[in-house]
Amino acid sequence: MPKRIFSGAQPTGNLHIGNYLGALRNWVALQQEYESLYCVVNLHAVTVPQDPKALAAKTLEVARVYLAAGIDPKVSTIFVQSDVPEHAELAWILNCVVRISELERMTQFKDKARKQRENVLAGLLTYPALMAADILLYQTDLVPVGHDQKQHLEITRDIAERFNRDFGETFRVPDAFIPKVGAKIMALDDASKKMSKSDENINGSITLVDDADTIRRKFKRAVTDSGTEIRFDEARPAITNMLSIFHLLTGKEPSEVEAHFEGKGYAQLKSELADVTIEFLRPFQERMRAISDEELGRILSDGRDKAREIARATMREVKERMGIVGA
Ligand code: AQP
Repeated sequence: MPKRIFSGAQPTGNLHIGNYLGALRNWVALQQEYESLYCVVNLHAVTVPQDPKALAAKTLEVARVYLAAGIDPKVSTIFVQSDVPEHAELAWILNCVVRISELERMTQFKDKARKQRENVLAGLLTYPALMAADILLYQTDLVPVGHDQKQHLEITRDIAERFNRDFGETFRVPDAFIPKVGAKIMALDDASKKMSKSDENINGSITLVDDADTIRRKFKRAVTDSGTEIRFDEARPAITNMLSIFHLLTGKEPSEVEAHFEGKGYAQLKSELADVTIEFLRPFQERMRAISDEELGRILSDGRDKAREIARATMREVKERMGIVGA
């Protein structure tokens, strides 16, 4: 049996270069080696309020981004989470396995709950049970994600182990795949917080659909650190962030990147980084536009059928083990 990968992104806004460098890039690299399922996790998106029209449009756009990034539908399964009802079904069951105290410890819950103030939805708290369901339904071996999802992967492992212990060996316990560089691309307006789709400040992220002028403007406005030297240094997070993006987009080694910028100023770094990003995104955006609605629809319905077959088999086993029976 080839080992299996599952991962996904939420259609909560425009995907950004952080999503690409931290996750999607690795999905593409790993798809030949693993049996891969890549999902647009629209049920996760509604754990915070969404405009229905925008959510529907973004769901399809994220699937286009997967294809433009190089996920090959002949090799990988691409589908939308809500097309496979077993995700929500298993999530309910896992809600009855996970403890509230475990959910309350999640930093993503604490951060997002703070922003929602008194209107925090119950789904935001139980988000990790749905994420565990996504992963465990497919008997996943490896989950390529950015650093922010590390804690959710740990709770997924705990849930799987507890279920296996209480009801008998049912789920494969997955490992996280978190890249050494790019797992946490920081916001351009504040290098102490990660680049994020739902950030109120649109200047903090370079989205995968930004045009050339927008990219230049955002890099120009990006914060820098004190000093003048351009080198990787944890104590200078804004410059290190920009150098990391440059390193990942060009494929140049960090030492080469430092040598390249030696003696140059921050304005030059920002301008070259904008050039590299524009050159990377130009063909990417062309590929996005080239995918017809018809082709996308066909890919998503094939993906749904393939995913559902695996999901149904897991659900049958889960219900049997728990004694959930009916007519
Ligand atoms: N800044 C980041 N750097 C590297 N990787 C990142 N990821 C997210 N932000 C960064 C990774 O991208 C994948 C898809 O993310 P998601 O859609 O599941 O949502 P998220 O992790 O909550 O990311 P966002 O962009 O901040 O979205 P919102 O604002 O909606 O919460 C994941 O593998 C993630 O780790």
